[in-house]
Amino acid sequence: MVRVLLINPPIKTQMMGVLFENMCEPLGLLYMAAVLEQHGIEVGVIDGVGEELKHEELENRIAEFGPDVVGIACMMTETYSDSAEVARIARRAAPKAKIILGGHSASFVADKIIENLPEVNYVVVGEGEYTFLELVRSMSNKSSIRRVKGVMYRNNGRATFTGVREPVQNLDELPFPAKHLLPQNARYGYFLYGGYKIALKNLSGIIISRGCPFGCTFCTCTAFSGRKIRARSAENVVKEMEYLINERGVKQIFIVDDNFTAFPKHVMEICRLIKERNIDVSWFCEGRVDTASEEMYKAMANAGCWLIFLGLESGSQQILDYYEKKTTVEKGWQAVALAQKAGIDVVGSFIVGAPIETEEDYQKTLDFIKRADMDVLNVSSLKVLPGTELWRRFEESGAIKPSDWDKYFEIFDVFDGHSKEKIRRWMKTAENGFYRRPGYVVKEIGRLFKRRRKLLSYVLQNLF
Ligand code: B12
Ligand code: SF4
Repeated sequence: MVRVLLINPPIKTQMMGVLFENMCEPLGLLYMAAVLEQHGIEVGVIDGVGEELKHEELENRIAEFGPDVVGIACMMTETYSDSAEVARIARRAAPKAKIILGGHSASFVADKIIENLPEVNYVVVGEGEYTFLELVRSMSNKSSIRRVKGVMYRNNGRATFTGVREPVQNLDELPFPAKHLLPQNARYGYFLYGGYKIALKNLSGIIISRGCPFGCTFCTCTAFSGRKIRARSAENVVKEMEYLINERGVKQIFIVDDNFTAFPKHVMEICRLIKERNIDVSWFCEGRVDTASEEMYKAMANAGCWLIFLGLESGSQQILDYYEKKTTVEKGWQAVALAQKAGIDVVGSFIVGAPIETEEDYQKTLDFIKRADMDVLNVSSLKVLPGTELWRRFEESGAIKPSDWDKYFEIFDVFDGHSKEKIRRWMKTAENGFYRRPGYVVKEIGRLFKRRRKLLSYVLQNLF
């Protein structure tokens, strides 16, 4: 019988402008674990982030488990080196195990990983549930892995791909993520709110849909999950919420979808079912601005939504067009105002450093930030990641070399027009202007008291 161990690597990499740390469970790994369990395969999960593991402890845990197969998440290019380090640790702790990497970051550089990281046997490209299952089965019954679609492997020292696997079409057919496999001490719900690190107790993540049709130039989601949005049925979503609340004591849900608000009718159907079944839950989500409406936001607030992360990106239309956001500054304004009106707090997320961005464009972003009534601000610098259109353009221009496959770049690393100092100044000025504006703290405390006593009590219990 094959023993499989799935690992979310501890993150040692220092990152700038990160809003979250151990925010929620590693859903991708837990979906794969659930599918393995469903098929009678023995599986364990280690979450190096949620369990805040040190490398030495991780090595001992792997050795203790004695896996035949180790699956390692490699989700973010920014943390690629953390995944590579865990592959080396796993090789020491379980010398005979097959080591498999998968996730967003690994999928875009699968051939390079096979060529450069001898510890890794296979890389799963794209969604992992069925590819990983078939791979484990083929190892178990010693059949050829060449028939398993979606795998990069080593063939006479060369990276060879078994061919593209279509993403899972009917998400309702998947079991719920196997959260029961996480140890009791795994902790989630940490993020920065108004500059303070807070933790929301009993938080759990869920994903309702996959795929994104928009293809923004800095993002890998469309290339990874496809243009078509595949959504779970409202019934299936609400069933998972009931399971989390009744069986696992969950009180806060983070809907991690890229595009939860893409289909307002679907969102409203989920909200209707939450109300109809008297599900007592607070939740928050991410959303694009272009589908914002009073009706949808009110339905969301009524069903327990208290916070939305809006990808506003810039106050300049020129810059939105450069990112191919396919939306307008005006729609951003409206979305912030409509969410606030409905009683939903807003985290506005901005990116500075588009190559065409001038001081004038930046000023428009500052104006937006000063005038829009947001609760939390997150300003990041533009990063160039493998798998994005921006990466392709910089590679074409020669600024990025093939040997850079394991890196990501801050815009100033690959583009002379912006200095590091300027980008840092742009980020800092925007954040200082926002958080230090007169009345901000008083207004936010007033809002917390008025709208969210329940949330405030969580926050006070968990502040540290
Ligand atoms: C939730 C989320 C987070 C959570 C992390 C939760 C967690 N514990 O995993 C939080 C909020 C903390 C987070 C933070 C960041 N994130 Co994030 N995040 C996401 C998000 C929105 C959803 C991930 C998810 O759960 N998907 C649902 C599951 C079912 O899919 P999945 O994770 O992709 O897993 C499937 C496959 O990838 C694969 N797979 C995954 N792991 C493995 C492992 C093996 C062995 C195998 C075989 C297969 C496999 O199979 C799974 C099942 O199909 C994605 C976008 C997205 N749509 O995926 C961005 C995303 C992964 N994040 C991204 C980034 C950049 C970040 C940050 C670095 C941003 C920042 N600078 O602040 C930070 C990192 C902070 C930190 N300290 O780590 C990028 C990564 C891009 C890249 N190529 O590098 C993404 C793709 C978003 C984007 N728009 O570009 N993030
Ligand atoms: S930034 Fe959002 S809308 Fe744009 S491609 Fe990524 S997930 Fe889609």
